[in-house]
Amino acid sequence: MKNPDSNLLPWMLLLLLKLIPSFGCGCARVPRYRRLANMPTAAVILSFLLSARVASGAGPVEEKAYYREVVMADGPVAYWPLGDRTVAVAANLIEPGFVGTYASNSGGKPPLLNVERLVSTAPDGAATFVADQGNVVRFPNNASINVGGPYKQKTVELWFRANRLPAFDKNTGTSEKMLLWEQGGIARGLSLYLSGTDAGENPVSAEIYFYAVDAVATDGVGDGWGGPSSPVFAVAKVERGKVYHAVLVMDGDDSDLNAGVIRGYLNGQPVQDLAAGSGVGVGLLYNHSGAAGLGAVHSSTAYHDGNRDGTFFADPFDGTIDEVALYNKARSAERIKVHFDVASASIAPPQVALTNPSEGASFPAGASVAITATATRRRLRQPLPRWSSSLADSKSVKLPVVHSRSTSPVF
Ligand SMILES: [Ca+2]
Ligand SMILES: [Ca+2]
Repeated sequence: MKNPDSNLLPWMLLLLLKLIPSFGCGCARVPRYRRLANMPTAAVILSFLLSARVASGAGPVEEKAYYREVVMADGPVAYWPLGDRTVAVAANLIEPGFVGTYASNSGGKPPLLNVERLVSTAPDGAATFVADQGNVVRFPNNASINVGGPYKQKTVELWFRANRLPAFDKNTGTSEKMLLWEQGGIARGLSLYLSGTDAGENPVSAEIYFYAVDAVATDGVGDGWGGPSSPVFAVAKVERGKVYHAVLVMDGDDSDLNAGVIRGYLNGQPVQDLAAGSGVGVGLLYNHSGAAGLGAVHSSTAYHDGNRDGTFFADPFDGTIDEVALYNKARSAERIKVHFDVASASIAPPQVALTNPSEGASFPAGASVAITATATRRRLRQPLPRWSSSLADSKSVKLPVVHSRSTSPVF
């Protein structure tokens, strides 16, 4: 990860840009600097070079790594930021060899990459999936997520904004689906998907399901739960065009199925009342081959009201997905809230102060002047648990500047 402190340099350069005119006009932030012979020429050259440095270097200060920091701190087993710029693979920050493959149904264009991010404090873009093109990211079976079990706890976290929503078909009495994430097949796995509730061509609302199942009763202790006759899920309402932070938490119990639960979170808040019962009854999740898919079914998956078997582009999502992270722990409500809050936290720019030369100092033309500035990272404007204190640090950097009548400044 990029050291955020390295991002302070552009701010110092910008500070210097503001100070340089002072050499010539004797005003602004260092009012007692005096006009000196040939200094305006040097100042112009210096300003030009500083401008060039800022424009061609890091650019504006990139203080947008906070979301990624909090996700990484919670120990994901896979993290696909979807900031990829080519459709070769979806890069994984945790296990570099476990990548996704961007794909589309026959003849369709691939997902749109590097689109505007859904998480303002994440450092890269997102991917837009077009349902008519059968866009999907496919993942192979992997011990970290689905064939290294049994798993007692799981968390699936992602961001999405739907451009279209699935409908409810009044003729058949069935709910269309749009899939966000699935791993496993029809008997065992996790699924996070949209389900139609409104009839018509372009519904404005639908439901999101947080679903898990291990319906095979021959695996061992803690198996045989969920399934079509007694599905276990959390559910909430979502609207077209809105950005959501969706988190599925499976918190199983291998000794008492009634103590194990599925939890769903939208935008940092739990979506269901567990007392209502629909999320209760989770044991262990045994190995669930059948691969994983983001944005459409990969091979097969299970829903609360049925399943998709042997399909590869079924139930495609239509919209943008960003920052997909998987954990083999049940992340807490507190941490999920932190993830949501930090995603849109307002971050103040670093505070930069010139410490040398002192105010009022003057130099003859041709002199070498060592400039020292101290930059302090400011805290998030809205302090967050665990992270507010670690964001305050400072660093001193010397910026030697040499200028004279006949030579260009040297940095
Ligand atoms: Ca991203
Ligand atoms: Ca699957």
